[in-house]
Amino acid sequence: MERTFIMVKPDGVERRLVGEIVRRFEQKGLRLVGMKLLWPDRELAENHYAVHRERPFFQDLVNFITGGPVVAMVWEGPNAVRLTRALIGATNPLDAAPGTIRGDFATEITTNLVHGSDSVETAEKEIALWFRPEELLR
Ligand code: IDP
Repeated sequence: MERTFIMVKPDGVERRLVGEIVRRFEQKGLRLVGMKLLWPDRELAENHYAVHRERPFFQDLVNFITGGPVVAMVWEGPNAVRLTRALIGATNPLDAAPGTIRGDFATEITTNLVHGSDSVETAEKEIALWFRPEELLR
């Protein structure tokens, strides 16, 4: 059993796509074990995207993610990391297959609606960054 960190980014909340995105993970058969609506501050956003600190788009990315409320979630299931990445689709919506969240609803690489951890190790770090242990189901 695996856990992964998923976030509906500010564009997804703004566009009222939270329900649609949650529905897709539920329908797949994953189990929601934690969920909250919050407005991330710069420190949290910079920590979350720390691996991208040297990239040219880092400031734009942090500005975007702190620009409105997000829905932070933890989903659990067999191979949850890879399964949720498959449902989310490629980073650039141009490459995201129809049927994926980004393929169906996004057009641009920054406003690509949803984040999903890219490995089990990253998932553990991101879950610990966004949630206290008592906020998650056992
Ligand atoms: P992922 O979200 O599909 O895992 P990452 O490579 O981890 O993709 O990048 C994190 C986020 O940074 C992406 O979701 C996207 O919003 C943004 N991003 C990635 N590459 C670019 C880029 O080349 N230009 C602008 N934004 C980018």
